[in-house]
Amino acid sequence: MTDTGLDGEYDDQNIFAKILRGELPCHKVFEDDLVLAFMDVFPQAPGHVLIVPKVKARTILDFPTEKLGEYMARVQRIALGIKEALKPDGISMFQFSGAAGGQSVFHLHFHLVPRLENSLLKGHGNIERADDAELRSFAGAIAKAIGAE
Ligand code: DGP
Repeated sequence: MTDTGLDGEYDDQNIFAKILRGELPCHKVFEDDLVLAFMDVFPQAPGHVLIVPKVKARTILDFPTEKLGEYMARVQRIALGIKEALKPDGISMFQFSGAAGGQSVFHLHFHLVPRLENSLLKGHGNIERADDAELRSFAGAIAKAIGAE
């Protein structure tokens, strides 16, 4: 059983590990040697992207410190792509560590959620799966904006 605290062992069977290995599909936005970014299938708002490092880290606490700068540069690049492609009024960035911190998939990831003025965010842990055609369209538009298609 997955340990959901801050000190558990990395579990190779987590969903994002399977996506990173290509065993499960995703709507890819960007990939390089350090990260894979793809659409969240349970978006808190339309255009919600997850940026997942390829390093096997469970939370922000066990990610290699020397790689944080490069990782954040990717997060920023994707945020700029979201801004250009989707023209939101704002962007919310989240990272949840440990089940008590709100984490449900135990491979480190940052969330980027485009926000419109006065629009409400769906709750974290929303279980309304987005339409694949819509996710594909967002992924293509953001990838194009960051020059990654
Ligand atoms: P967190 O609770 O911070 O660990 O976020 C996990 C996110 O992953 C959550 O927003 C829903 C999303 N998610 C769960 N399963 C899948 C999946 O199979 N594919 C994709 N693309 N996203 C998923």
